[in-house]
Amino acid sequence: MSENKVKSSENIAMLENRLGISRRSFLQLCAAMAATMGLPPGADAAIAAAVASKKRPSVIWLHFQECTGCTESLLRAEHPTLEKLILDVISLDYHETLFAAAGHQVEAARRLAMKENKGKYLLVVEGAIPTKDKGIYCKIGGQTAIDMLKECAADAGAVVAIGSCSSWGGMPSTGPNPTGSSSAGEVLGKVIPNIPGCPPNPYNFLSTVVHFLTFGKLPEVDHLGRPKFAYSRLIHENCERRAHFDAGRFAMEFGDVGHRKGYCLYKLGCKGPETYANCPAILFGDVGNASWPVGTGHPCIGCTEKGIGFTKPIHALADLKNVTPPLGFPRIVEEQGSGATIASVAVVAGAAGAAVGAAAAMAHNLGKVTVPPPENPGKSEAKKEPERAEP
Ligand code: FSX
Ligand code: SF4
Ligand code: F3S
Repeated sequence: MSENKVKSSENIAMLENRLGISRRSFLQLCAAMAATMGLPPGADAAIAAAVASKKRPSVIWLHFQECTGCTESLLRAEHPTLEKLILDVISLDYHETLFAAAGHQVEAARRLAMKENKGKYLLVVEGAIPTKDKGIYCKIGGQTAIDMLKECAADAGAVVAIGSCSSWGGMPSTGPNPTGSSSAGEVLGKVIPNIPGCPPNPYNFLSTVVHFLTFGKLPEVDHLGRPKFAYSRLIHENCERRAHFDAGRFAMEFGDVGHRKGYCLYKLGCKGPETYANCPAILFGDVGNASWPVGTGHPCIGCTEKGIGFTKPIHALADLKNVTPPLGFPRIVEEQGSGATIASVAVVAGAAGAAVGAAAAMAHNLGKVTVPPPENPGKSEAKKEPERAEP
């Protein structure tokens, strides 16, 4: 075993004691983070070595206009190691919610941490920044949010916006936006890494920080500053209800037969088809299967997506972004599970802007999805659902 591997192994043993978690759980978590970020084989070992080495980057965490849900979701994660790991991986030198100190004392701690870690600290911004009337609607320690953000960003090694509020304005920026809420990137005048979501998934934040710690840089981002590993796919692409969408089986009302059977929530306003995030893939809260909005029976409201979440009405239909064949679907009045007429599918596919070939592909798919309901084998689902209404 090389010297480095021995050192890393010793560090992991120390980390086991520090966090009270098994070596196996820790290595599993590192492997999960590597997989979440789509890193190549071997990256999990590099992550484990970096996290266990205890080179903790100083983190200054700012709070502006928000509900503190980002911090809450991070620290209330069910996974026993997550909170401990975050607080172990970073040196949290300023955080208004978690600090016991207050007033001048805590502002002095922030300035000291910034001075001692000049050019190296990670600045995390939670919450939107009110820009109207010279920013007077949010002041901390006598400073406006605008001034505080600019001061802290000036000497930071990297700046990350956590949550939709700091990423694109989020809930506080909803019309008529009386305080002129803006994103951290807008105030700083540049694209910065954003981890949107209201709240964002704690694993996406942890993975981003661990990437910074392991490789000395933040992960690759898209044109909106979102890490590609987490925001490059539409929710609709990985949704467990997608087969129902493709087959034209929709819940029409909360609590109806379709809703109870787990059918697609598109007709209830699900914004999965126009929202980029990895929610269906990594879930929330570590409480098992289906622990994400759509999994629990609520349509996605598009909380990660500017112009969708808190902007588009909850029950408005999502725009279908893909024009690939599965996006053609039969009218809801067709008999479910017994196939759709080519014409009916073609009409809807045409309206959705899908290719003409969608009709044939959809009809083909429908032939594969007829499953007799277990409680009443032998009967078609269509006969059991007279309450389905014309859309
Ligand atoms: Fe709240 Fe964070 Fe939403 Fe905003 O999350 S969960 S309002 S994104 O800044 O605290
Ligand atoms: Fe899932 Fe929503 Fe797409 Fe339906 S519309 S498949 S519920 S993401
Ligand atoms: Fe938000 Fe939709 Fe995911 S509401 S948490 S982007 S499923």
